[in-house]
Amino acid sequence: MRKRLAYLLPLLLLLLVPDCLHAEDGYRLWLRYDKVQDAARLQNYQQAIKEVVVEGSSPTLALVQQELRNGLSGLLGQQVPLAQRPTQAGAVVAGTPASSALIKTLALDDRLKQVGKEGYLLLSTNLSGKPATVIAANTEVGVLYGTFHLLRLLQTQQDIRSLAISSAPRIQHRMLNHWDNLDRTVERGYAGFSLWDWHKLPDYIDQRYLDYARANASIGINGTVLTNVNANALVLTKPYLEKVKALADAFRPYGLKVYLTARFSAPIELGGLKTADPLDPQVQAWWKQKADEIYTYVPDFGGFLVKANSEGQPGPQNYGRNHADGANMLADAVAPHGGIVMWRAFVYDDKVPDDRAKQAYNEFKPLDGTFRDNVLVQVKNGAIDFQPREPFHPMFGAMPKTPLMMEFQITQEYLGQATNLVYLAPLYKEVLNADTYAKGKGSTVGKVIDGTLDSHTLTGIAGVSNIGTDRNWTGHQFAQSNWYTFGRLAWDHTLSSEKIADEWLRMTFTNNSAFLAPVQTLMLNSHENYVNYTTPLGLHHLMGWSHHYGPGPWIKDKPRADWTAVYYHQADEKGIGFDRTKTGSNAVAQYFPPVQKEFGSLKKVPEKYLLWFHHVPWDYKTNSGRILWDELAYRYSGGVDSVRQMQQTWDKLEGMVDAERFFHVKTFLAIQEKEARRWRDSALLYFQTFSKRPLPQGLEKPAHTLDYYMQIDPKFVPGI
Ligand code: BDP
Repeated sequence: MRKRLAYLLPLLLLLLVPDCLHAEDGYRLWLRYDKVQDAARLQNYQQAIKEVVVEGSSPTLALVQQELRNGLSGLLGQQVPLAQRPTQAGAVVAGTPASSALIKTLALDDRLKQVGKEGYLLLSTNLSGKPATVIAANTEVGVLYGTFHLLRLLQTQQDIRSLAISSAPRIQHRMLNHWDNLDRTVERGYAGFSLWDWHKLPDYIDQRYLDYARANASIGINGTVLTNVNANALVLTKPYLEKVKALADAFRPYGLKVYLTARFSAPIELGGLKTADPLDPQVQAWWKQKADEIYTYVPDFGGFLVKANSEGQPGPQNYGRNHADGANMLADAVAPHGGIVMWRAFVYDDKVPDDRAKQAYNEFKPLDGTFRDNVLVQVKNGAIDFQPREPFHPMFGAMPKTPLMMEFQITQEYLGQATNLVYLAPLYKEVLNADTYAKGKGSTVGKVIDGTLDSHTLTGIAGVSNIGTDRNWTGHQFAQSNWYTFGRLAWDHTLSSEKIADEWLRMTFTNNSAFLAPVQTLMLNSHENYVNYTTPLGLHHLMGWSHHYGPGPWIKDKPRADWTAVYYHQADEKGIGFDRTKTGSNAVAQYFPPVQKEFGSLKKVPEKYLLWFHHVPWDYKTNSGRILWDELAYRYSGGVDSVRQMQQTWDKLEGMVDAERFFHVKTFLAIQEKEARRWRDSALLYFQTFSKRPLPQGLEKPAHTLDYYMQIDPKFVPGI
């Protein structure tokens, strides 16, 4: 007995420590459910919520019940009991008309029709004459999404007394893409190893799989591609399919479907065929049989994601066929089971002597209208490759007969990887709000991908995951916000960056406005800051060789020109920038005329894209009135200053959040400042060899020589 007490003592002590001093490692993400601090709000909530009623039983309804009970009990600081039916004013009643007789009595059919398969209603109403809060949906997963919404309202201290909310996702397939290898390394992953412990699967179901699925459900993510786009055919073999099944079974109650990447040459590697030609009947039969087999393990398998004829991956072009031939063959194999194919448009070929930015459009646009109904073409946000800033991809709007799916990168391959605080909502929003002019003004990228512009019902959006085995999931505490943001925008791309940051901060840290206001500003500026100290004014692809960490504007003479930096910045004694106008590669011609006119004109191009589209003389007058060289120097220097500003802001907040996460972020900001200086000094010293101009007066001088920076060669950078 005494022994047992001794065990309990530290636990009891922990309960007595004030909340903000608890060790907090970030594992709980935005789902912390600590007691509401504002006394008036707390009292309101305690009055409005007395018990939880979830009729019916199923794995998903059990999750709803558990989430409501745990979440509400935590937030209200008192046990919220379960009840069979409302026993008093203040029941939270959750269910579908099919699962719950109570919900059925509310006769919500008309309103439920509006929210579709995954949407939900949150209503303050009366049940059996007693005030109640209702979460109603057509499906159980819809109820789960509504549950997280209600909890979010409390977490962010909103009024819940007269709720009349209806919410439905604007995009159908909201997917994470894991670039996870079967050996558990993660390509471009900076948060440890892959969550999928293939070796112990299918027998051992790590609690983390469930926590992962729950976090995704809380933001409406409904699909996960488990494996790297640079695919290994092994995952399609029986032993691995058994493991995939175990994961799919674990994820199913959370509404999370499993997808796999398909290696195009699998019929040769696994099937012993001589070819993987998509028009070969034997190859088609092999894929059909493989798809049938997969569905015996995972009856609701989502389908395939494919990287083909890109960066050395096999594909239909190896056999003289085109992308549609390849995609359609796989689409036919999964169609009988309701599966889809996501065929990536990230293709470029070093044998094609054309601007890399033009190649995807050139290859895909002629194929518009030739894809099967269950194919989505997955297009990166920009035409090069997830650079810190890119103008939107010209394919958006250009293929009206084909559903195009957005591919964003959540993992910060080119954005400081795990150590830089960069909030990505402004980057995503810049792309989603961009106007393609495909059908006149207002034809935004958002409307292309949500299907409204061209009346597509099959729609999708993917984010390349930043999740790994690190305790805080994403490496940097603030990188959690990018996972969160992706999910929230996938559900509703009209949400603002401000709103998402505010929600995330309140849930992840605190509702204290003295913390919220400065940190929200810090987050909102962080992307522009990063662009400034790495690739200002439309520069791109200046990063370190292969691992892509840190600066490498001097990278040249590599196996492919379009893998170097000099290919993109084109700096010479006259100026800098890639001429993509008529006098250069004419990539601007791929945009619709109003966009072409804007980007193609040196006068009209937004300055943030200046050097993306134009080769500009060093003494060109920029908007600030400074010549280009000076402006570049100011931008790089300003970027460093802004990181120092971030540090100062953060330092003042000590004590407002738990010490563990406070110091974690503080230390990472110090790394960021150091890296920002290295970027600034490297880039300016290097470009100065062309501009041959002095740094403007008053700017901080580089600490070392160009040679010094060029020698820096970090080894074993993660994520390669
Ligand atoms: C690049 C990455 C590479 C990926 C490739 C892709 O550096 O690791 O395989 O994109 O998206 O950004 O296929």
